[in-house]
Amino acid sequence: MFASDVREGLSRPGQKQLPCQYFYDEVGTALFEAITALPEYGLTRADTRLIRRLAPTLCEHMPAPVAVAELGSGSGSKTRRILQALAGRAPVTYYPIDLSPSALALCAREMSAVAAVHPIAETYVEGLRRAACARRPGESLLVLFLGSTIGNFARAAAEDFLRDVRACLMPGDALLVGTDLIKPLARMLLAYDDPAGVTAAFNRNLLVRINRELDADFALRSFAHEARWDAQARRIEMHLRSLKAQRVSIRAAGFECELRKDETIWTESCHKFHAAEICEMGAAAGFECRAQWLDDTWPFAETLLAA
Ligand code: AVI
Repeated sequence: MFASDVREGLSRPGQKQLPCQYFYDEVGTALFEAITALPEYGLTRADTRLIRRLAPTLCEHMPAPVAVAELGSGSGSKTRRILQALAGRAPVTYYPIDLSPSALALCAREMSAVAAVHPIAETYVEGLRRAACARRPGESLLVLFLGSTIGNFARAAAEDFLRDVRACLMPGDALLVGTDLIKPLARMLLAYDDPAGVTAAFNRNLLVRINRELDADFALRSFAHEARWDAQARRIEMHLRSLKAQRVSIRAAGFECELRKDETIWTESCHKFHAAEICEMGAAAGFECRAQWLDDTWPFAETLLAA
């Protein structure tokens, strides 16, 4: 899969592209954790602040008993708040859904004191289908999709994804989705091009991974990290710019890639939203916007979409 995705993305006739899910090898995951601690990257802190604020009110929105399914199980600190708030009323079942067995194992260790944990090693939608089938009769399902991961989908894919999630749910269920909002341009650019170079290292690590896992010879110093704002698409794009004309062999994928000087490889899209837009997207997918919480210091929204 990795080899064929890399081959497909780098042999495109126009803009070369690599899928952003491959950022997250062990080093990439550690670099992302470091990004979340950067003063310039307020997204994760805003998400955490909002979860702290809204968790105590969730019981008002979700009838007991509740099962929680989380898409991408993360490090768990945000989820713990939610599980604790719901478990104060009645025992909670928690289905973390992730492709990474190590993330699931960590999550199960962290959460087992608060909820009955049933990890599901699956893609988001397939995992959610399984969680929805596994819940007990009468249990409502709260789906968590935090951290603005939905912003890494193309807009049309995000809309399709919301429809797929809705199709797994029944009346009484809900989706809590975190989304980063549009803010002044300089602030958005700095969040993806920090002065310490952590985001640049995160971006370049994708080439390190290709070198290691696919026996390639990307010369890292010949690529510059670039963050750009596409105003029409309302997204930050991350690219790797080739600093010279070069040819790279990716032996395990069986091909060579030619890059012109200043040609870029597009590695990630981070879409930014207007708060009202999330409710509109939810409505188009068959949800009703039940509540929305906004952060005061870093524009970010947590939206509860009821099925
Ligand atoms: C995981 N995702 C929500 C992050 C984002 O902001 O889009 C990934 C990231 N890329 C660079 N910095 C952080």
